[in-house]
Amino acid sequence: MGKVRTILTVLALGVVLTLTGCAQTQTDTAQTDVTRAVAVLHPTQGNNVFGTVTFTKVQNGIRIVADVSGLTPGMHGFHIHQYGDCSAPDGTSAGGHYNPHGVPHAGPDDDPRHVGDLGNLNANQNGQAHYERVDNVIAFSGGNNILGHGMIVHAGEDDLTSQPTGAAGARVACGVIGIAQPEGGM
Ligand SMILES: [Cu+2]
Repeated sequence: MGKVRTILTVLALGVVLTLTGCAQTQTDTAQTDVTRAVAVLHPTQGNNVFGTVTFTKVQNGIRIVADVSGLTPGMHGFHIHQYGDCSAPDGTSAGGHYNPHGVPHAGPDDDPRHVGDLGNLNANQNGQAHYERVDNVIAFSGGNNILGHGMIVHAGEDDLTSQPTGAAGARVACGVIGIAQPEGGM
């Protein structure tokens, strides 16, 4: 009986180890294969700001394209925040700026900057903003991985200087950056 139990235990352990090994391999593959990500923006309470942000791997970085509507005309801080959590009505659950290296807040072309420092959206008289930029800091893996983090649009302008947030005010839209189907895959 004791021998049978030992054999069963060894078999069970083998199954567990095999399953763990598979899961680990799949996770690693999925991470390195990501070429495109997306965040769908929903308004925070009392706002009507909607939009989509896509992140596509290109030769010299990641191309960010955002189209956002329902804004007041002018500049609006546009950042990746620490948490992919839009559950709070005012978006504060997304935490502060995504800043894995603990450096000061700055503009998207500055070095250093928060990984999440993407500058501003510029909305026209109809409240629509189009943003396009190839960024060399954000990534889909490693220490600057943006996947699973939050995407926030603010009520006011990011002055790119004030610490730690650019004094951009309340959060008017929130989204979560998720893995998207590769381009041409749909
Ligand atoms: Cu922000």
